[in-house]
Amino acid sequence: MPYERTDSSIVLKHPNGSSAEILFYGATVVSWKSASPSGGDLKERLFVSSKSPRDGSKPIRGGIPVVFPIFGPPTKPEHARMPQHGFARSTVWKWEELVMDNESGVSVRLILEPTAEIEAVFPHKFVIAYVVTLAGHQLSTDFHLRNKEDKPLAFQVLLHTYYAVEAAKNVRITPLKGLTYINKVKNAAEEIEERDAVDVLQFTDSVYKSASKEYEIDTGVDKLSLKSRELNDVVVWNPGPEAGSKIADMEDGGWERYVCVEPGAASYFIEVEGGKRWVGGQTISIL
Ligand code: TA6
Repeated sequence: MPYERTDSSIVLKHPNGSSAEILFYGATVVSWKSASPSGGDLKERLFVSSKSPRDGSKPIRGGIPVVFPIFGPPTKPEHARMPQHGFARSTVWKWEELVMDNESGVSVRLILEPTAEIEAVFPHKFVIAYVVTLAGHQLSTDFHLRNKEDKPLAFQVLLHTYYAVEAAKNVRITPLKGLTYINKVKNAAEEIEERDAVDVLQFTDSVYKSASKEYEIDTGVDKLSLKSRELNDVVVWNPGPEAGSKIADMEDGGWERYVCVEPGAASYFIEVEGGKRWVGGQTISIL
């Protein structure tokens, strides 16, 4: 059986022993266990803070939170009543039976349609299918939105992935050199990345614009490839000790054990014509 259902989640299982757990709450992937293709033991690839509440009181502090329909705090009047990063990560999604189960992997689809709470802050008609696919040494998360109105729908979306690492100080992310980025640690100043490899030795909160959609994350122990689809930006975030210790649901020293690398539409809004669809996502592979 390629999956198990618990009261709060779906656990996908691969014949090679890999697994992924997706909560109905926020459609948040909270675990991805996989060995590397060269062998070795199964290893948890995502970080989730042990202080993250699981009672639905707050978005999960870790895993892959789904950021939609805004990134960051509201910037438009029509979004003023929405929480930071929107409502998708703190809404319970419905799930459908497996959509794929073959030698290439196993997928599950979760569905989000407007609830009364959502309509109160975002009065639009849409349906989202979020498809999580577990393959041999690979995890994909794809976001399919259909605009059910006859007028355009504007939104942001970002996959806020917390990679578990042995030591954040050893992480290097490439290729970001030459890109313009919004440096949120320096009052959102726009800067040009001059480093061949980006580290998070300092408090880092950078929104790289018009990025390559193909990245390598070297954790110092493993190398992972991240490929994104239709998501032009990528955010690199690690709060470090000063800011990290102020995050209420961050476990002690948690910032030393993760780096966030987040493909998304963070510096711009996507606009989907009435009745049309938009699909974007990411594929993470262990190299
Ligand atoms: O993606 C980076 C970021 O926007 C940071 O500015 C920081 O706020 C982080 O998201 C976490 O946001 P959260 O609302 O989950 O505390």
